[in-house]
Amino acid sequence: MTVGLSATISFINLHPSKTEFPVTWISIRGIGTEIDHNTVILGGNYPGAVEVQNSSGLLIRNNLLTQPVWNRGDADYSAQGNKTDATNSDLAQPGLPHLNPDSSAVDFPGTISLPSVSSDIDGDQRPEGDRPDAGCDEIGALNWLIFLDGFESGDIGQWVS
Ligand SMILES: [Ca+2]
Ligand SMILES: [Ca+2]
Repeated sequence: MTVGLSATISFINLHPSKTEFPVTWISIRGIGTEIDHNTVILGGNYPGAVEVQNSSGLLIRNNLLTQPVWNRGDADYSAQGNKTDATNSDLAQPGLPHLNPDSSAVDFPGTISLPSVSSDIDGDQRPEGDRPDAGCDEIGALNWLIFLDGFESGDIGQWVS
């Protein structure tokens, strides 16, 4: 995916069998482009979850990425709050954008306040908890309630009584 204007709140997750040149990643050539709160988890060793070139003033913030930002040449950018060692274990379920509640992306210590990104990929309010979560998902109060009461196990007794 090549994005000329912005890349905010998107989700890219490639199957681990995709070990060659990836079909989808974020590639930026721009001026002042904001790349915020994206989740890009690539399956192989491709070094550019987000790659930048021939750009200036890029802001790359609070993303959840398999690799650090890759400067392919002549790119001036500021990277803040990105978690750059992401794996599928950061997700509640591979292929879906939601965070594993045990992931360090939840309230990731490096994330910064971005009032312009006030909701997540679900439309949930951001931030929840101590600080913004890295990536496209913010774990909200409802997420925690679902996990804590065992809803995911199929026991819906207390929901239908
Ligand atoms: Ca949070
Ligand atoms: Ca959410």
